Amino acid sequence: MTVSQPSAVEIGLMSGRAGYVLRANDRGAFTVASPTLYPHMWSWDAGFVALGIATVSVPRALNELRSLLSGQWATGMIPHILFHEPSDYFPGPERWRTQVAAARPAGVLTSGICQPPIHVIALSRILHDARRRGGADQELAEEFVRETFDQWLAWHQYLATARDPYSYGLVEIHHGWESGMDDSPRWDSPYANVHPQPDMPPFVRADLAHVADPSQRPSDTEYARYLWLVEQKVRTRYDDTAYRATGDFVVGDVLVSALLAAASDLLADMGEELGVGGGTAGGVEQSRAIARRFRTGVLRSVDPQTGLARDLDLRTGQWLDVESAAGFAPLLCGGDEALTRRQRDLLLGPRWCGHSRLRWPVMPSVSPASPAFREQTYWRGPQWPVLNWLMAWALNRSGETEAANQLRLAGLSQLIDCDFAEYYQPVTGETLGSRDQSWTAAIALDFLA
Ligand code: 2M8
Repeated sequence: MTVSQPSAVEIGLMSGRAGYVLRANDRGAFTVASPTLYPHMWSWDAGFVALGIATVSVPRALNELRSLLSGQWATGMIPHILFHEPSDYFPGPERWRTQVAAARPAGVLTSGICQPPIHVIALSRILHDARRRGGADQELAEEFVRETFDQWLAWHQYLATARDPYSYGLVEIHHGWESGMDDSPRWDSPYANVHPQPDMPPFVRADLAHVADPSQRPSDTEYARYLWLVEQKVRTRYDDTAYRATGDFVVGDVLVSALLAAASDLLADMGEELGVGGGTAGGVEQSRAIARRFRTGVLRSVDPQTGLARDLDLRTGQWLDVESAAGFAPLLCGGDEALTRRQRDLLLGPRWCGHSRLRWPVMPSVSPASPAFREQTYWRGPQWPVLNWLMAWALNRSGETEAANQLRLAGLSQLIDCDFAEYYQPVTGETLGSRDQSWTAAIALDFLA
């Protein structure tokens, strides 16, 4: 399906409405992920949000990242949620009980797990744009990179050490929420070994009140497992080594690993350009080394038959063969040109964006040709605009500008109704989950810039 360029009127309407959504979700120093379903700051959402805001205001975008860094743990971990204000979101701070953790930050309540390291990718894009504009924006962005370089490096080092203690080159996650793709079929097999125990405190879900149909969200069985893993993290005091010894879910995540590799290279590039990270600690070199290790780990995970990267269940030693968007991790971190071309063709071909049943030819979270595909269930098949953005970004970065532009235009067509939904039914095009989702509005702004 060929998709045409949106008209000038459509562009004007969309950017106006996207800007309005981000402003409405702005709570001063941070942006809520969505107005009602997610009334806090989420880590990887904040990265996307920052790059969207930067198209309008570089200072406000940098503040978003500064605010996120205020929640950084002493280990270097950037937590997946910062709870700035009380709300009915569940699980809230009283369930996470991070006061048991020695490394938690002072003065801000957070969750105790993390999310994909998209932030430095966003920061480098913000810096690039700020430089193009020059003047005060450029000065501010460069100063921000100098100021925060060590914090980003500490974040990446945390993932590279505490989450890859045996140097496999794959970042270990301890909860499906850490992947950002909560109920993806990637995790079905490891979650089958997660067994909530009777002494888990009871809970009432709050999320279902915010969606039209519960089948758009994870099931109750899945939720009980999610909560049990939170409990296991609390009981091991958020100590990664202690959790690894006893926790039910320990998986090497290829997408997180690829983002870490890509982000580490970008951090090293920024460090070199601005003359930071070159001191005795050798921050630039450390970043390059992290990038190399995780790029190698991702490439090693590729199944030669399918051409897709695979997660590794570190409890059972099994590769997880699922046709999910994470299979395109090598496109994000690069390192093998032949594989990049193969993945580009696969991505645009009939098992993925070119599948005949898709309303819009944009990245689905699971291949519609896979038996695991579910049309309207969360990360089991629906299209998430941020995933499409990531693929377009990756294609651009590897010089595949035509393919990248195809995804960008199709992504914009999908968003033309200006609902900025959390995710989209891939066959009918219907909007699903939350509306006015910040990261969806943000990537629209970036696509339009
Ligand atoms: C979703 O995850 C949260 C838990 O972190 C939830 O379902 O309550 C995911 O889509 C995640 O990737 C995203 O960051 C978050 C906020 O948008 O919502």
